[in-house]
Amino acid sequence: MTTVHIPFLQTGTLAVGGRLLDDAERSVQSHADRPSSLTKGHRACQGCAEALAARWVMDTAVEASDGKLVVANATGCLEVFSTLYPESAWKPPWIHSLFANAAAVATGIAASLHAQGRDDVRVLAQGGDGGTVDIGLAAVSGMFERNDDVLYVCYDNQGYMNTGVQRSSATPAAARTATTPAVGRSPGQAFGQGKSMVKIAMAHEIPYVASATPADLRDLEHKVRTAMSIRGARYLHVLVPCPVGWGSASSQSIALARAAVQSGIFPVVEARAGELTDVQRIRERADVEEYLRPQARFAHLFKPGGEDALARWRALADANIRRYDLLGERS
Ligand SMILES: Cc1ncc(C[n+]2csc(CCOP(=O)(O)OP(=O)(O)O)c2C)c(N)n1
Ligand code: SF4
Ligand SMILES: [Mg+2]
Repeated sequence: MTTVHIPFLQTGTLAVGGRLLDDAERSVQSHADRPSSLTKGHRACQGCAEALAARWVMDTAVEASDGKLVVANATGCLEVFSTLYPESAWKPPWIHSLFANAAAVATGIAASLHAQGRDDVRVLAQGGDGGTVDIGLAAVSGMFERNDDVLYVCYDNQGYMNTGVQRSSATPAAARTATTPAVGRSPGQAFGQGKSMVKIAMAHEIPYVASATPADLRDLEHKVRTAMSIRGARYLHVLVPCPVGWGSASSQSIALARAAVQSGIFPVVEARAGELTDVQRIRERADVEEYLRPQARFAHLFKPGGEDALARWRALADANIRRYDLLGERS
């Protein structure tokens, strides 16, 4: 393909509309021959960040594996909106597993390929937070512990969205869901200890663990490429705003993902063999309110009586900022 050289004024900025860049600098989506792995025919809601992230993840993984990729997908929104019988929006070989066992199915596929001497074919498993952090955790942990040659991607929209917005153990404190209503003395999801899948994955000391958001798609792409360049168990945790479950405008998904990172609520990190190797610093610090206020699931925090929960949210952001040195104060 010939490249037409036109001055591109946004080069060097965060813009990803890179079709005018040289081939080597282009994002996976800006190539004319992009894989379009998750293509037309799906029925994700408008503004669904899960659909956007899955497309980038899959296109990058397909490209990185030279088109030799097999995908196991847990039950959840991603599976439901992309495979309404008799249609499928997936181009790569793709299997729907149960809610709980995408990691185990992917392990089986990887073992079978290995037995056939087909180590050139790569395996990716994906699921929502419910399928990963709750019901599928045992299978994911087993996959990590055996160091199976699988990249597992969790799309974390912080609830069981496919079945009507029930809470999961990734639902953040105080959030209103169908099963944690905003009533009583401590409305919404209880303030527990939280459950960080990134920290759990790191504790298994697997070769690669990373987190990302669709607010920085080049970073997401970089992390998938890095993961695909490594063998063994790898884990990628992607925060994906969900307009339906979060009660946010469909136009706000990217802004919310960015606010989660810039407020310190969602640390974007990389780790190898259990050791933190990279942390994305906060570029322009945002108050947690910037993240919480546009979401109806947190509306009660901004009414009389919500002050305590709001203060606890600020404390959560401060704790992350300290733990991961998100402001770069220690380096
Ligand atoms: C054993 C079992 N329990 C419950 C269900 C119903 N179910 C299907 S998807 C789902 C929630 C999925 O949540 P998550 O994994 O977070 O994905 P999301 O839809 O939020 O993307 C539930 C409860 C099921 N399919 N199997
Ligand atoms: S409910 Fe949420 S995660 Fe599911 S398709 Fe709609 S926006 Fe996406
Ligand atoms: Mg979910």
